[in-house]
Amino acid sequence: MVVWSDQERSTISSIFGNLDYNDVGAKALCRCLIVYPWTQRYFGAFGNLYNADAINSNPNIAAHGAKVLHGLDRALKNMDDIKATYAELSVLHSEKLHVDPDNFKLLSDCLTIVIAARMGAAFTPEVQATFQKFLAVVVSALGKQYH
Ligand code: HNI
Repeated sequence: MVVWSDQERSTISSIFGNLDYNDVGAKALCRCLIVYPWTQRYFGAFGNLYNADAINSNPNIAAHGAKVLHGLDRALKNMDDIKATYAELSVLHSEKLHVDPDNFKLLSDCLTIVIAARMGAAFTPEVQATFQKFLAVVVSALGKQYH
């Protein structure tokens, strides 16, 4: 089981407590689709992804980005059992959506970059370390069904 210190718990809560889910979710997903264009293949039904401008202004992508961030909320509220919390979501991504699990890491890296840019100097190495730990646990839980 993953052990969280009080400091780590409060760092994670404060990152999410100060987050604009719609904005950050949209920016992280757009960045992922632009930087790693092969991730676009799962979003064929989402409309125009022709270029960066199209992706950045696609309302379906923005809405989905917010949905993904709200998905992270579940991990935040169940930090001591992220694996079980994501069991169903892991099955969905592997068996129904067939998302390559490497992509979880790519999206979480994009999320880190968006949050770092927003937090500026407050995104210290310690904050980054805690946030990376949180995302690593999320990525591992989402990948569980693939193991
Ligand atoms: Ni993901 C649906 C959470 C990574 C492609 N995804 C969801 C839903 C949540 C979610 C929540 C909605 C489920 C439902 O409707 O019951 N996804 C997450 C989280 C991560 C993640 C927390 C990682 C941090 N998803 C990814 C990645 C891809 C991805 C990396 C592809 C590159 N997800 C999808 C697709 C859907 C989806 C595709 C279905 C969208 C739809 O509405 O058709």
